[in-house]
Amino acid sequence: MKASAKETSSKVPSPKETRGAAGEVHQIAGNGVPTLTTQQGVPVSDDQNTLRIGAQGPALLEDFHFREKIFHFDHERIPERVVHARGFGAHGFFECYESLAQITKADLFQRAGERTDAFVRFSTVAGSKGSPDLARDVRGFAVKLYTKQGNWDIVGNNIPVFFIQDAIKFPDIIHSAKPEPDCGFPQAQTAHDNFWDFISLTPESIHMVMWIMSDRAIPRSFRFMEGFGVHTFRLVAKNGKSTFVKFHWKPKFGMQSVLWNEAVKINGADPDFHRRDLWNAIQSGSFPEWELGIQVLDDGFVKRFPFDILDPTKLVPEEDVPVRRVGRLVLNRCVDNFFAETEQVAFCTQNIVPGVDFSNDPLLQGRNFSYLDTQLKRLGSPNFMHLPINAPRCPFSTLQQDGHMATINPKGRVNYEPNSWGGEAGGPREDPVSGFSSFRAEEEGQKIRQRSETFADHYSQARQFYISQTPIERTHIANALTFELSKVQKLPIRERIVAHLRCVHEELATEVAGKLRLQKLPAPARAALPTRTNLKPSAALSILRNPPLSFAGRKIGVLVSDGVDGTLLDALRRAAARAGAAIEVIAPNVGGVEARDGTWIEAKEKLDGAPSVLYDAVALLLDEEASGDLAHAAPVRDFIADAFAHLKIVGYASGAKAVIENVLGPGKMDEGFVELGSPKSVKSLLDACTQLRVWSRESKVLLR
Ligand code: HDE
Repeated sequence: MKASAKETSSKVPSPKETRGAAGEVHQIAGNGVPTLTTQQGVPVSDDQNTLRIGAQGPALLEDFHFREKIFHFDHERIPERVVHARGFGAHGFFECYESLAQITKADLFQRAGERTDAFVRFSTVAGSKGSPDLARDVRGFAVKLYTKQGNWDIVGNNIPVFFIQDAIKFPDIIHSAKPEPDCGFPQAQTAHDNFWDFISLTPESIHMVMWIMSDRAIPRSFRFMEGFGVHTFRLVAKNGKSTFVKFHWKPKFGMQSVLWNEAVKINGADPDFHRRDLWNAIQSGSFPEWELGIQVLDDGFVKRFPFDILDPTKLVPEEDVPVRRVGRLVLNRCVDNFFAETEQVAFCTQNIVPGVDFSNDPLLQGRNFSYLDTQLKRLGSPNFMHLPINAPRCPFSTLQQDGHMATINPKGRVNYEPNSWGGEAGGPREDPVSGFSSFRAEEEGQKIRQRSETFADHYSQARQFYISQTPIERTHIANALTFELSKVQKLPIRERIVAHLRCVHEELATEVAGKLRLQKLPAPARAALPTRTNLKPSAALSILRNPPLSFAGRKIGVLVSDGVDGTLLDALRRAAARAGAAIEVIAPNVGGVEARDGTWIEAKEKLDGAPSVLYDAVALLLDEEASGDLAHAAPVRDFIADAFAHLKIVGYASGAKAVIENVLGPGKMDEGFVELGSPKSVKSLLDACTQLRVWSRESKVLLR
C-alpha cells in the first residue's frame, strides 16, 4: 500500500522552530528539512514577513521573493472545463484477455495478458469544479490508454445514450442545464425551467431523460457504475476489414446507487463523497476494476436493427448483441498531484490508434473538433501534450515546434520534411505500413444540412428502458421526474414533458401527472414516428435486476459508546474484512470510547461528522446506559431514522434496542434489523448486507 501523503511518520525530521518579533512561527531548514527557495533557486531567509522600511513602514517594490510568490499565486487557476468540471482521476492498467487480431490490429489487443498503462477520470457534467459529488447527473467515464502505438482516449459516460443527435445542439443543451444566466443558479441541478424547457422542445432527448431520472444518475460510487463509449466505433483488422462496435465497462463490484433523499443529505455531509471513496479504496489496496466489453455489430444485425447504429440516442440491447468481455481495467494508484494529473489531463475523442476508427455518428464527428479546441483554451498552449499526464509513453517524434511552454524540443537542424538529410539527422519520416490510415469508407451525397430520417424514432427505446425496470425503479423514475418538474415554475413546460411521457408509457405519464396534480392529462406529444410497443424488456438495463453478488467494497458505519462490547466489535471487523468490506468506528467524541473491559477504542469519526448516509449499512454497538443518555441527541436520532428511511441493514447490540424503538416507534424493526451478540449473529449481519437494501420497507417511507 502506498503511504498517503497525508500520513506523517514520527521518524520524519521536524524543523527547528523560532519565534519572530511579533511571536510569529519561523520553521528553520537543516537536519534533513529542505531549504525553501525562490523559483530561481535562491534560498529564502524569511517567508513570514515582507521587506519594509522599519517594522511599521511601507513595503518595498524590490522584494522579489514576495512579488514572485504573489504573482504565481494570482495565476494559479486555469479555466475549469466548460462541462465535466468536477472530476476525479486515478492511474491503473488495462489487461487484454485474448488476442483480438481477427477484428482489430490495435496493438493493445494483440497479446493475451499484456498490460497497457491507463488513466481514468470520472466526472459530473453540469456542476462547477466545487460542486457536490452527488448531483443528479450523468457521470463522465474517460479512459486514456497509453498504448505502444500512441494514446487512445475512450471519452465515455455512465449512460449509453446521449441527449442530442447533432453536435451543433451541444452548446444549447449545456446552456440549458447550467445555472440560468441572469441569476446564476441553480448549481449542478437540472431541476429548473431552462433545462426542462429545452428538453420539452427536443424529443430526441427523452430516451436519455429516462436514464438521468433513474438511479443511474445518483451512483453510490464511481466503482459501482458501468461505463459506455456511447457512439458506434469501428475496429479495423490488418486486412483492412472494418467492424462496427460499441464499448462497455462492467464494474467488478456490481452496480449500486443511492436514494434521492440520501443523495441530498450526502451532499451536505460530504460533498467529496465520490472522490473520497475512490481515493480511500485505492489507498487501502481495494482496487476498483471493470471489464471492457465489446458488442460486435455485424452487417446482418445492422440491417435488422430497427434503429440507426449511428444515432447516439439509441443503444443496442445486450440481449440482441451480447457483450463480449475482452479485458480488464484496474485502478491501482492515486494521483500524486491533483492539478498536474486530474485537472491537466486532456482527453480528446480524436485520439485513436491504428486498428480503431470513427463512425459517422454526427455527435462523434462534432466532438472530434471540440476536444482539441477546448484543451487549447483550458491549458493555454498547443504544447499541452508535453505535460507528463498527456504525453504518450511510446516513442514519439513530430516536426512541431515552439509555442508557449515548449518543454520537449527537437535537437538538430531539421524541422521539415521532405529534406535531403539522411539517417537520424534527417528526422522522422512517414510510415505507410504501420502508420494510421483511415478506413476507406465509401461516401457520397449532397452537401446539405439535414438530419437522417433513420433518427426519427424518439420514444421506442425510452419505453423499452422504462419497461425493463423493476417496479421499485419505475417508482424512482416517476418520483425524480415529479421532483424536477416541481421546481419548474412554468406550467406549460410541466405539461409538455408529461405529453412526451405519454408517448413513452401511459403508466408513467399518469403517475407523474397525478403527483404534479395536473388538472388534466395533456394530449400526447406529436411523434415523428409512433412508439414501437414490441421491443422486449432488457434485463441488462436495470440496476436491481443485476445486483452485486457480494458486499465487497462496501462500508459499515459502527456507532459505539462507552461500555461497548469490544469482542463484538472485533468480530464485526473480522467478518467485514472476510467479506471484502470495511468498518468505520463512529463515537460521540472523536477521541474514542472505553470498552466494557476497560480497553480504549479509537474512533475514526465523530458522530455528527459521520451520519448514516455515508455508509452502506450500519451497526449500533451501544451500551444500555449510554443508549439512554444519547436518545435525545439529534445526530443519534438522524443516524437511526435515516438508516431506516434509506432502507439500510441495521445491526444492533441489545443495549441499542431501546433507543432504536424510541426513534422509530414500536414495531418498526423489520427483517433488516439484525441483533448482534454471538459471532454467528455477526455473520448473519454480513449475509443480510449482501442485499444492500430492504426494498420492502420503501413503501412505508415514501411520500405518497
Ligand atoms: Fe464531451 N466535452 N462533448 N461528451 N465529454 C468535454 O472537453 C462535447 C459528449 C465527455 O474527464 C469537453 O476536456 C461536445 C458525449 C467526458 O476531462 C468538451 C459534445 C459524451 C468529458 C466536450 C459532447 C461526452 C467531456 C469539456 C457533443 C459521452 C470529460 C472539457 C457533440 C460519450 C473528460 C474537455 C475529462 C468533456 C465537448 C458530448 C463525454 C467541451 C461538443 C456524447 C467524459 O470538449
